Amino acid sequence: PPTDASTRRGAFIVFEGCDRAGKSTQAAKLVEYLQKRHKQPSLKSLGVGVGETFTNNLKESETMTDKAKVAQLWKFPDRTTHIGKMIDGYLKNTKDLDDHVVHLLFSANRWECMTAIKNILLSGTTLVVDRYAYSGVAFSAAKDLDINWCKSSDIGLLTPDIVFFMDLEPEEAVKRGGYGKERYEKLEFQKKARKIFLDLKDSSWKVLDARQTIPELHQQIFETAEENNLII
Ligand code: T5A
Ligand code: NA
Repeated sequence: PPTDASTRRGAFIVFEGCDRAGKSTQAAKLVEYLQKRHKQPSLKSLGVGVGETFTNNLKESETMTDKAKVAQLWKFPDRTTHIGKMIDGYLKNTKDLDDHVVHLLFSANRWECMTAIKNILLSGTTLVVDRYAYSGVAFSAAKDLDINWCKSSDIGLLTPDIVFFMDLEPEEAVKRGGYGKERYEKLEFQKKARKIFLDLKDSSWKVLDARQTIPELHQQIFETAEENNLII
């Protein structure tokens, strides 16, 4: 595979885990790290022999677009789409839906983003995705839907390069400000989902002890991404 930054596709990095495990926190920190890290070497090489003023101008002119070209943060469910709004209503208990329907909506919410995700990765941008199909299977199967039926609607989605599974006992997760009022934020249900998650573990998974501090976890995450050649 090409390793040159100009031709290489972006990495597809997923965060998974039960509610309150710290996925959004770490996903955001990783994106920030990737964007900052990318900036440093290009500025250094451009600065050589050019002078202080020119380097400073370059720093100021760096736009959000440049950052978004390096790495982007995505999240599932994407509650902003039509399908996402139905999911949001369901999670907030304002709308009741059959379990099968909800499962298919979560899956469709991923499918509707697939072309965009593929194009972003092919353009060389790294995508850090907060929850993916593993959540889809774990939470639906925790309602006793057939696990193979649950897996089937996600067959054909792009496979992530790496999955960071933030593992936290739901008893510990409750202590983090407690669960809110959303439908799935119940201790017994989360315990069931965690068991199913761990059965879904494959060779792309890195299971992290999510009881560690935020900086400790961040360091493990970027080091693991580097070791796996996902960061250049
Ligand atoms: N779902 C999702 C399905 O059923 N099917 C699907 O296909 C998909 C994709 C909503 C629900 O949808 C279900 C799963 C969910 O039940 P969501 O919108 O991702 O999913 O849920 P959120 O409420 O946004 O996020 P979570 O509750 O999962 O939280 P996170 O992202 O794991 O945790 P985070 O980073 O927000 O942190 C939670 C709190 O802990 C603190 C943070 O500051 C924050 O207060 N914290 C730490 N404290 C101590 N030590 C650490 N290391 C900490 N890291 C974070
Ligand atoms: Na989150």
